Amino acid sequence: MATENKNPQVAVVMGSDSDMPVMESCINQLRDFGLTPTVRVISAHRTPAAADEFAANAAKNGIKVIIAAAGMAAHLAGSIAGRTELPVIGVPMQASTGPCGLDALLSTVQMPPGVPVASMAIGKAGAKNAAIFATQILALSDEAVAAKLSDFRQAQTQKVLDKDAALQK
Ligand code: RP5
Repeated sequence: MATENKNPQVAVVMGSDSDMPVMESCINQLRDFGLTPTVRVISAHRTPAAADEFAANAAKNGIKVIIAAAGMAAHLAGSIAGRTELPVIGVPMQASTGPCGLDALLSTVQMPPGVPVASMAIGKAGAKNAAIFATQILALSDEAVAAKLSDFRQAQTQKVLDKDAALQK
């Protein structure tokens, strides 16, 4: 699946459309920041040529950060990171079979020295944090994105303060 996007700065790729229900929280979070990610289903194992083509051309297509989600033997983020100098953020998925996503976490995080992947937590928390982390990278060179990020952080803090205040009444 690919979405139309004239100015993609973030690409969200996932190993299977079965990862989409979790990765929707990543895509929605990016959209909340005003970003319109390119979204692709690409598998390191089932569509290796597409994975290679995507990674090799991402920078010249204007992508600045890649978020890659996969479950089981989660090689997608690592294989992309080996083919591009762009920052790659990995999100381990809990597949319908397998040990609670721990297999994917280790496959994502245990990169050999020299080819890093910024691995997030397993599942929805990691998906959301991947979007925020990608936005933090873009915010370094984009004041409008930085302002949205600041608003988000302040609103998040305020929400907790309000809940605490309500408990004190
Ligand atoms: C991985 O294998 C995918 O990222 C998915 O999490 C897992 C299972 O894929 P499906 O069999 O659901 O397509 O490649």
